[in-house]
Amino acid sequence: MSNNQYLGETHIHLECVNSTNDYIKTNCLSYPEGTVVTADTQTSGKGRLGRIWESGDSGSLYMSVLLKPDVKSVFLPLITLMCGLAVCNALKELGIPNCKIKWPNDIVCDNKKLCGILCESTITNGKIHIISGIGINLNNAEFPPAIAEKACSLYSVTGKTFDKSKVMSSVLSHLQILYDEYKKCPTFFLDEYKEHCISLNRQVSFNKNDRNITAIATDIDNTGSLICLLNGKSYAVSSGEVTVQGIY
Ligand code: BT5
Repeated sequence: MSNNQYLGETHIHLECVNSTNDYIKTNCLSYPEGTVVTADTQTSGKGRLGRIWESGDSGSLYMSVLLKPDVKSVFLPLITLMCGLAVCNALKELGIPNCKIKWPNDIVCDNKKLCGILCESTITNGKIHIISGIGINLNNAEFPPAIAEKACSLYSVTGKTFDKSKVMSSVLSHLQILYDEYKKCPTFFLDEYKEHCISLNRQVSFNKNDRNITAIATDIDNTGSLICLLNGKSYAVSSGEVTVQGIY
């Protein structure tokens, strides 16, 4: 940890919790920025849009980081993307070079999901609190049937086991580097993000006003939305599920 790293300076580890995001959310006023909560397992691990994050394998990393950014609200969605890039950079450092980001928040390796990120926000006493939840499959040898086809772990990809605290501190130090810059210029990392983004220049599908649209993802704008083109019309997708042809 470098001298000016405060992400992870306060670290609470729990054996079992419903969700590290929920745990930190109920206590966020009393914790300093950078507080990290981890758990061996979660009983109600959450994904986006009410989905489940399978969290029964104690060999995986379940962690939430509390951020209190002072930026315009239009730039807050970029935090999800920034966390994805931090995980990608950490994995590269740990010897896994071929991971990519599926917009906005999945880290994929060989087209399977290795990591998911759920950023939630609360406003308390007029101050925004972002809870960045990061789940990385580390040493899982197998997965529950619901995700067996779609998920991978560092172990399934490399055949090696990984030390959880090493992975955690690598993610936190990469996140610290990006976050320090983000606070000065929230969009600064976007070019690097785009280089890792597997969704760009591919055919993607998403829902807009109850219609399923298939288009080509061409760019990411300064607020983190995915720009998609269909018949000359441009769509800015800011949330929801976007499937990428050939992946999931
Ligand atoms: C996500 O949602 O990918 C966000 C996951 C965030 C999990 C972390 S763990 C620490 C913190 N505490 C929490 O309670 N959550 C955060 P989404 O994009 O909606 O993806 C959810 C989908 O991923 C599910 O519907 C499954 O298809 C798949 N999935 C579930 N568990 C998985 C796993 N362990 N590995 C790979 N894929 C999984």
